[in-house]
Amino acid sequence: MKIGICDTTFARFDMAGAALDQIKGQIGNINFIRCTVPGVKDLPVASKKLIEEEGCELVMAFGMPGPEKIDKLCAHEASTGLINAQLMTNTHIIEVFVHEDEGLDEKDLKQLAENRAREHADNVVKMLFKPDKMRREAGTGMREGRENKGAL
Ligand code: RDL
Ligand code: RDL
Ligand code: RDL
Repeated sequence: MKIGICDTTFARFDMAGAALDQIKGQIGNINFIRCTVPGVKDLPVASKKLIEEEGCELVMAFGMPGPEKIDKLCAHEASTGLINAQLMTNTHIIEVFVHEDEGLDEKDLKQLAENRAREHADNVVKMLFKPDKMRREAGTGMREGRENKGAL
């Protein structure tokens, strides 16, 4: 099993490192192939190459959109690209984005980025190895990085 890990130099926290630690703590015997690019708009093709050229069965794409209007536009474009890459390759690319203005302050942003990375890593473990566990969480208001919202 090969998992692709793609991240950016723009991000202000090493989310990929946190996710790798989280996955390695649960599952052995996985090969990780890493690729780092400048920013979120570079993630789609880098992820597609990890799938098509490196044979990854799933990719996690980590990014941190900045707080400006242009950054939000950039993030939306990157998301659209990541969805296209998934459809072109029939392979999941788990988008792990933390918007810089989601943090109340720098300390909170750092904690949010770490928590979101780890919780999406847990999602990946469930998607690949424990689909029944994922199914049991259907409709339960799960969130990544902050408190779960809960079921109605
Ligand atoms: O292809 C080179 C860059 O265009 C690409 O790396 C962009 O994703 C870089 N970038 C912006 O140009 C921008 O205006 C980023 C952001 N905002 C951003 O908020 N977060 C990024 N990149 O990761
Ligand atoms: O690929 C992993 C996630 O990026 C993906 O599951 C997203 O759909 C998760 N997500 C958001 O990132 C978000 O900002 C969701 C919402 N908002 C939302 O409002 N509803 C969702 N997912 O089902
Ligand atoms: O319910 C509050 C939050 O879920 C909502 O504000 C989300 O839009 C926050 N969010 C992002 O902005 C994002 O880029 C989330 C994700 N990604 C995500 O992957 N998982 C989340 N929220 O739970």
